[in-house]
Amino acid sequence: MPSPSRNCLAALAAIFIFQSTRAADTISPLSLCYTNAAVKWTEALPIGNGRLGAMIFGGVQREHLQLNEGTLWAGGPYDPSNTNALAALPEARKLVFEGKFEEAHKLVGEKMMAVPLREMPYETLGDLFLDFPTNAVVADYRRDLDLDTAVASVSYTANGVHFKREIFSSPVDQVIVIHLTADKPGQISVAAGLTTPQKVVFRTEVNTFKPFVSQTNDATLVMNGVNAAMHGIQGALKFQARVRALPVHGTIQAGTDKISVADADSVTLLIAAATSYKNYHDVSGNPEAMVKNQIEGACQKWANAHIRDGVDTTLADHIAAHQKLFRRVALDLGETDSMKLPTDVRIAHFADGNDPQLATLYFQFARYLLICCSRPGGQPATLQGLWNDSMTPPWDSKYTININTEMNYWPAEPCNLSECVEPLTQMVLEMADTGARTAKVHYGARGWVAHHNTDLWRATAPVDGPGYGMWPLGGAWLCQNLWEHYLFTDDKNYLLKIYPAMKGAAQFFLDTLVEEPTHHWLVTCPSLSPENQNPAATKTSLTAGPTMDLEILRDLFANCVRASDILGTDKKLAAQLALTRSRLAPLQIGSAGQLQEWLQDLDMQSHDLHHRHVSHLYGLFPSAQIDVNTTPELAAAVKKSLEIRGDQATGWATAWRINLWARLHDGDHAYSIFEFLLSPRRTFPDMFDAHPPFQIDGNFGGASGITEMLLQSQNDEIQLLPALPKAWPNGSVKGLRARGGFEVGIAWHDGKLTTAAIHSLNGNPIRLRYGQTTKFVQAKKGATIQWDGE
Ligand code: FUC
Repeated sequence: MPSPSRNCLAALAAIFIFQSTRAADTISPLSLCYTNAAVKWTEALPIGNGRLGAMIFGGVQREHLQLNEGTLWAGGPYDPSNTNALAALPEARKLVFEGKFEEAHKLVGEKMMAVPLREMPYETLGDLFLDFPTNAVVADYRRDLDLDTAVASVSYTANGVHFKREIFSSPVDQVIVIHLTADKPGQISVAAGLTTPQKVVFRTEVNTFKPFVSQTNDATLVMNGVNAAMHGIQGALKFQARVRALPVHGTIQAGTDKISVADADSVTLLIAAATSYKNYHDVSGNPEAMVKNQIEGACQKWANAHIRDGVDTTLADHIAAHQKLFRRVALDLGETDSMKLPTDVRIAHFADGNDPQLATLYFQFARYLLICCSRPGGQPATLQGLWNDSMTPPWDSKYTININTEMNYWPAEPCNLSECVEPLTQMVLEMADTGARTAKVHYGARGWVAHHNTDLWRATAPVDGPGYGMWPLGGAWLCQNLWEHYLFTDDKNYLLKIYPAMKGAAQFFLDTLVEEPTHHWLVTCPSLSPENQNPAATKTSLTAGPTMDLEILRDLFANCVRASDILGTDKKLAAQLALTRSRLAPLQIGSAGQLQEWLQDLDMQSHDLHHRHVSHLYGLFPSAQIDVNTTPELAAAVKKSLEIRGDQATGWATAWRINLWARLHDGDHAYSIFEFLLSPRRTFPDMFDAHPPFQIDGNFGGASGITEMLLQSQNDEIQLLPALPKAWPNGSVKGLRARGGFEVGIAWHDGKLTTAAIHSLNGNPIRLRYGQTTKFVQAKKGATIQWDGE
């Protein structure tokens, strides 16, 4: 008997199933589909090439593309060091150790925070509007985003003419392409204009491109601007955007800030944008030269050819570049008729069951997003990836490095998108430079330090206020992400490149760790357990030696020791790090059986028992210091802490809980939390994660959680289906990566492993685990081992 909810879904399917079979037949199951245009930004669909992004609304009379360029942030190069900080440090430590937390808070706030107190926001580039003069009744409207091709489309029929828009942001040609077509000639009239909250001037240029004189003329809209000043830091970036219209037949007109095409057979619009940003201390780039080159370069593809052929080449190059990354992983969790429903309807009904493919879509959407917002040469994924429509976005849409940025990259390695980590690596290497100044000026220490945020200018001093910013572990945690890249790839050259940053991060703590007075353990001070109030204080988070700090340092020091051994360098330092590591405050189990978040057993007196951050559980995930097999008592304490914290939190915090329950091998619990994440309370209609507001970390953390349910590879073993939920009895996955250099495929039936294929990329030995069965294997480099778990 079908359940009532299944009946309800079937009825909905009858109402919503797309009538436009023309589009539906050619659309991949990996598509987000809608029957209406977007009204809100979180209904619009994202495209991006790692640098140039757009949110596409898909209106019939007015198309709206909200545009971003990855280096368009406020301000310019700046040094936020506070020269009063160092003198105040001994007193701040003393006050914390004496339990005078509020006094410490006041002192840190007055003397030790960054100047300015806030960092620079990521900004919108502006909005492209395309106005289509039509009042016709529209039928068969459809809007979609094909994750497999990275092309967004809008199609509909009006006055007996079928119209189609295809839109993509090419990583090859560095332009956004909008291709407007109709199935009858002379039907396309459109006016294109840009608006922006930035300070800009407009001009137009006509007929600069003439390879197909037989067709029509071209026109280009040019927007020149300067970025905003913020918190006293002047805007130092120049930027330019260009929109070129290339119609086939019809006529074209250029106004001062608008270009209009009438009665064309088809129209191609190319959008390019760039800023003068070269790196965090050099803003001498020439945006005009860059965007001109980008537009001309793209145009060359159809010089001497029919425009459609040019678009086809650009499109084919774009798809090939995208699929090279995207197609590495295939996931099948089962398919049902729910797939025929619009994506927003599916999200609303996911918790009813019977739509396992929506989990696949969510997983692949995250992979799509990472490819679109974090490509080599670009900036790392911000709190909103690449997509932000504001000059003052939530939390400035920057890099919050007390969880959010690290979470953005959790799926990168296991989901076979290793290249996407490159912008993060680059940022951390740059922060090792800026952070050396913060280490010296604020702490009188060697090495480098970063606190809980950074921005395009790689600011590293403590910001926002003592209760958030006085946390010196941001850089150390980021080093763990870089180390993970090494673990997955086994790439010694990469290790050589990142080792100085790891070493510098560790040196900072050799110089700044202090003995706490009770046990004489080494601890950080002043610090905090990200953003959770210290229960021993009335209203501050400040404390000494929170559990998370010590867990991160245990990883950092161990990784440095291992790296020094692999690279054959720094023996003395390695010995010192090993000794210091052994003196760090230990993990402690508290009276409620929980893993203590603080040095003292304070958890049950917390001001917020259900706090979103689960910082102290870092040891279980993303770290592997705590493990159900090797440290079962500590794993049980983590479980207790998780039960106390509860399952539901902000988007990213919900996603973190999924990963933790998967590491505890409780797939059904992880899945029940995933159901909450993939509900309208934590997922917007366009599948963007809802903190709320939109924050992309939940998308990435959610995809990581799915991976952790199917495959884990910490502590020198590959665990197959460690937390498979009952909701996914049959399925398969191909192309996931495991630490040590392996590519893994798994198939299962009735909840049991049927076969696994472990392809060795480096010839390393590895232990395989399925349930309680383990097997030690060593395949030659390039060879594949099959195992059925027996
Ligand atoms: C941390 C979190 C918030 C938010 C912000 C961007 O401060 O505690 O929930 O995600 O980052």
